[in-house]
Amino acid sequence: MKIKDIYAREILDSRGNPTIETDLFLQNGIKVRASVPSGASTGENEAVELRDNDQMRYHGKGVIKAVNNVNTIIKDVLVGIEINQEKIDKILIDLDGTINKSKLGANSILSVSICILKALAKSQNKEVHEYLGTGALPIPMMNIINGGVHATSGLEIQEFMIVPTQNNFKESLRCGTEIFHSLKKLLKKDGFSTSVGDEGGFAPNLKTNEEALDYIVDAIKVSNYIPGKDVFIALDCAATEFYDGEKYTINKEKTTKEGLITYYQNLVQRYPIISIEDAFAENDIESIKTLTRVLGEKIMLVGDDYFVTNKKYLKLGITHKYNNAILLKPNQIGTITEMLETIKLAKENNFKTIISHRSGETEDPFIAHLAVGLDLGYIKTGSLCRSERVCKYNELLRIEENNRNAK
Ligand code: 2PG
Ligand code: MG
Repeated sequence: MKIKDIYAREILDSRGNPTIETDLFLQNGIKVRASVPSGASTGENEAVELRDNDQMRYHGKGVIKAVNNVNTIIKDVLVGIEINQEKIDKILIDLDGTINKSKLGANSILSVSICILKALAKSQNKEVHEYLGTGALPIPMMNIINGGVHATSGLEIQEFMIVPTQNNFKESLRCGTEIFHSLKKLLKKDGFSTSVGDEGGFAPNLKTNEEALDYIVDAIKVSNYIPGKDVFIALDCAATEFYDGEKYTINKEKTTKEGLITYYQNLVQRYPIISIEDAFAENDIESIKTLTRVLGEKIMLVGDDYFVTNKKYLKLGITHKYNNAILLKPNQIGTITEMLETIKLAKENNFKTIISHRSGETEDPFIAHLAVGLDLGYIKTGSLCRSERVCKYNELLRIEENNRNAK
């Protein structure tokens, strides 16, 4: 089926910043829509998010240029063309012509690439997850305490997540949500703020990362779940943000690379931690190699800024043996085809895969479909409040129901 029209507009993301939304129409009357999220703790090698930098509009964060690129350059080439993911993604990549999609913007390109996937599914009268395959429901990693650049809690570690492993997604969601509400009560009782950060986790002004972990363990227990059995803990350190090029700042004190390795070893001994993401700064390869040697058999070490969903960087991790899992964010790479290539490489090399939201999100639950359809195993999509986070969880409930009924 051929493309009839494409139309992009500027909408707002969950942080109140502009982002792009694209509508795509097929000649047979099918219409699909996709929007693109935006990160705060971005990796150096991510594909470029094109912003206007016009200080007179949205403090420079407008995306009119990206919108216009879709409505003119991209539309002109794609109208009348048969939908095919690989072919159209290749056209988009060639049209841009840069290695990091800086000409047209990864935001404009991805909005069209996602539309193609949705249009392909809809043409077969399928949901995106059904069109992609028949995977299992993912294990959720729920970010219930926010630190780093996502909040003003003062905690260096960006994300403190709970990982409920109940028998099905519906029960995992219930478990995580009960813990979230227990945590709120515990924090409130002790006089801490219960307002939330960018990803919907609490942002209490705690003194140390351990204090945050202690609250989480208590919240799990008072909710009648067993830490280390029913529920585990995952961290996203986003360590580039607390690295000065030589030392890391942890619990407000400078520490060496070796010091941080020991710190993580102790944390893993003390708490039921099953996963640490971006444990070191993205260019600190030696430290992550050492940590992978020391903890890689025991827990997941996830590369986010290290790999930026790009098979080129994942290959380095595979060859030089650092990290054993990869975070997948479609807008880090810019097309569905390239993301699928990265996933293939990860799976072939037994790297665990986690589909992820961005800290600036939209109400599009698209990644829930990727999690199931591509059988990725894990999803990281924030806390148990704020609709741009919860909409992904709610979509997973519907998918689980749908899959159960299909059996
Ligand atoms: C991360 C993400 C998502 P951001 O670091 O993993 O949680 O944050 O979108 O700000 O890069
Ligand atoms: Mg991260």
